[in-house]
Amino acid sequence: MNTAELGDRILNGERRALARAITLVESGREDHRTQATELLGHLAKSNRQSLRIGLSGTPGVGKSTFIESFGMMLIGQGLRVAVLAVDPSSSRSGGSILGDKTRMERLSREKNAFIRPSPSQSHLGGVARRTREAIALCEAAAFDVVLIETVGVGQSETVVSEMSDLFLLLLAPAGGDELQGVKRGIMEMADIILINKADGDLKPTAMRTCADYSGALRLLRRRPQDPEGFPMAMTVSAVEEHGLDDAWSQVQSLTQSRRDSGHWDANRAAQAQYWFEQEVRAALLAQLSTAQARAEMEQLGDQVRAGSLSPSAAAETMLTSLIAR
Ligand SMILES: Nc1nc2c(ncn2[C@@H]2O[C@H](COP(=O)(O)OP(=O)(O)O)[C@@H](O)[C@H]2O)c(=O)[nH]1
Ligand SMILES: [Mg+2]
Repeated sequence: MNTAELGDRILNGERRALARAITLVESGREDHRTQATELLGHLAKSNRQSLRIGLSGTPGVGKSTFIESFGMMLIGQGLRVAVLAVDPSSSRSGGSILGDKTRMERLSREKNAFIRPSPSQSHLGGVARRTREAIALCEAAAFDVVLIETVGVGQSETVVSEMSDLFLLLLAPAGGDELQGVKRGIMEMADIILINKADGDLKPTAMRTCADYSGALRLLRRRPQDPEGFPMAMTVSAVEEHGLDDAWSQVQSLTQSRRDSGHWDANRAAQAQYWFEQEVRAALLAQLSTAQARAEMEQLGDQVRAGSLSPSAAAETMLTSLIAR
């Protein structure tokens, strides 16, 4: 299939074509890369936008269960939902979604849903580009909502928040001490903190945890993109499907407010700029690690160590030679 045909099928919303295209952008082969770039260029003209929601939480907090319930609710409203996973540590299981796809059994059977586990054995830099391109493909395929799931392991949240319109942090009910366990940086990324498992015996603890986080969020610096009341904490039960409609209306209200204020477009523009710069950096670093560059570095390094060349002069020589290539 040529890229134009594949592109047309994606624009038609065909999930098999979408899956195939994601495989293409995940490929490390040079001819695949060329095709992927061509395809993305073809699709960029569609100008479709999904609501990109980043979702993070430690293993066991209920991400998969939440995505299933939340996703089913959205589908019930006539929306099309795509789920992508970013899991930089996934060489073990082949992705955080694949391992527990059983928890998304209903969603995976829906024709208006698309679930894609993260590829295994990928380093963070590559993950970012592939995920961004997968998001662009889902948007072209007319998905209304793209959920980007990540396991809470430090850097991956930043990556996901830099490609999302809004960011949800899922937490489990816990004693007050554990509030310290959530890194400040991650708290600052969250637009809505969802305390999951607010059901049964856990409900009172969930309410207390929610109050603790509401208090903690009020102490954070107010961000210019936040309307009154945001960021906020609320309780949900993914299993009993409580609070999901509430969470969705808060998401919609935040989205509307950001669209109205112009933050939405400004944010997307800033994200595009950010990824452009990241790509340039990544490409330069890649150039630095070719065999030829490493040999040259070593040779110049010898001269620097021997004192026959200053560090700055050697660096300049190296950079000139890199740029000349
Ligand atoms: N009581 C309760 N348990 C939940 C809820 N959501 C998830 N769980 C349970 O928590 C465990 C981990 O859920 P899972 O969705 O796999 O978490 P993930 O690792 O974050 O994807 C499972 O045993 C779920 O049944 C909830 O809302 N209430
Ligand atoms: Mg999971």
